[in-house]
Amino acid sequence: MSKDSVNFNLLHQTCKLVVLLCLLPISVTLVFYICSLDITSLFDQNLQSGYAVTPPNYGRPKPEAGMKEPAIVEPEPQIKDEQKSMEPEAQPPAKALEKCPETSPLLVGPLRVEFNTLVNLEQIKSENPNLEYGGRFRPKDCEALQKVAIIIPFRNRDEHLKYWLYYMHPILQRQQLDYGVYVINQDGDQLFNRAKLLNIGFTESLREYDYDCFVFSDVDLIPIDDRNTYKCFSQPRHLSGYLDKFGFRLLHNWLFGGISSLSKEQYLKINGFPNNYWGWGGEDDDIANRVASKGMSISRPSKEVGKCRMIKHSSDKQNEPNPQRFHQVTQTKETMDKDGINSLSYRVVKVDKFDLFTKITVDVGKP
Ligand code: UD2
Ligand code: MN
Repeated sequence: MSKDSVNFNLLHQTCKLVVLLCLLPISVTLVFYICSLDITSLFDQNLQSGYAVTPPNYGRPKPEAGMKEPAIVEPEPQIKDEQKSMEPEAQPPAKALEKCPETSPLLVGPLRVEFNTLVNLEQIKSENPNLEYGGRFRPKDCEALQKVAIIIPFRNRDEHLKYWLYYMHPILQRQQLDYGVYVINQDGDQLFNRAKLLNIGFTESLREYDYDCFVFSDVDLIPIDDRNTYKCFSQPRHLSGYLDKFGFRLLHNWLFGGISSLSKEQYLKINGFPNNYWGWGGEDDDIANRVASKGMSISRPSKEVGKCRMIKHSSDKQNEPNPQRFHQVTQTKETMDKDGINSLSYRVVKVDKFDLFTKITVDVGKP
C-alpha cells in the first residue's frame, strides 16, 4: 500500500465520521418534532370537514314555536374551523311535535259569560301574549289536529267584536287549535249580505293558509262551555243550537244559523253558500237545505255543552228582513249548483292585520 493511498483512506474515514456526527442531532430533532404533533386530532378534523360523519347542527335556527322541523335535513354548507369555534355546541335535532290529543287537557268546561263589563283591546292583547299578528295561533307543545279559519260576517259592530275577541281567544287556545280569525267587513251602506261575506271569508282565508276547517260565526255569539270545540266533524256542525235567547232550547232540528262549521270538503260539496240573500234571514235555512240535499246531516254538541249567549241588540240599518226569503228557500235545489262559491264575485277594498284579528273590507256589490 502506498503512502498516498493510506492518506486517502484516512481522509475518507474522517469525512464519514463528520457526516454521521451531523446526522445525529438532525434525527433527534426530527423525532422530537414528530412526537409533538397531535396526530389523532388532525385525523378527526379531516373527517369533519369532509362530512364523513353526520354534520353537526351548526347555524340551524331553532324551529319557530309550534312549527314542525322539516323532515328532510339539507346538508349544511361547510364551515371553516375558525367559524366553528364561534358557534354554539352542536344540539341534537329538534323532535317533530306530537299530535295534540283528541280532547284538549286544557279545557275547563262551563264558563261565566256576561256583557256588562266593558273590555278593551289593549287588555285583551296583554292577556293573550301567545297570539301571532293577524289573530293567528297554534299550540306550542303539540301539532293541532285541525287548521281552522274562523270567519265573522261584519259591519259596524265593534263593541260586539271586542267581547268576541275577549272571550274567544282564550277558549280557542285552550282547544289547542291552529286557528286564524278573519273579520269580513262589508264596505259601504248597501243591504247586508251575510252568506256572501262568509263565502268571501272562505276564499280569502285560504289565500293565506292551508285551512282544512271553517267555522262561521256571528259576531255576537259566545259559547258558555269550552268543550264546544270550534272544529269540524264528520258532518257539518251547528255549534249554537242552545241559545239563552230561546231559553237554551233547540227550536228545530234544521237550525243552522249563528255558529256553524264545515270542513273544506263539506263546504265545496254544497258549492258554498248562496250569494243572493240580501238583508236579514233565510240564508241559514238555504245552507241547511244544501247540506240536506247532498245527503249530509247536521251534528251538534249535547245540550250541556252547546249552550251559547247572544249579546242583546236591535236590528241594524240595511239589514231589514228579506221579503224574498220565503220563496228563495223553496228553490235551493234548483239554485245551489249555479249560485255559490263557483259564482262568487267581489272586490277586496282593504286588508288590515291587527294583533287580534285580520280584517278584510270588501265590496260585495248590491242586489
Ligand atoms: C240570526 C242568526 C244569524 C243569521 C240571521 C239572519 C242565530 C243565532 N243567528 O241572527 O246567523 O242567520 O239571523 O240573517 O240563529 N251583522 C253585522 N252588521 C250588521 C248586520 C249583521 O255585523 O249590520 C253580522 C253580525 O255578525 C251578526 C250577524 O251578521 O251577528 C247576524 O245578524 P243579526 O245578529 O242581526 O241577526 P240575528 O241575531 O237575528
Ligand atoms: Mn245577532
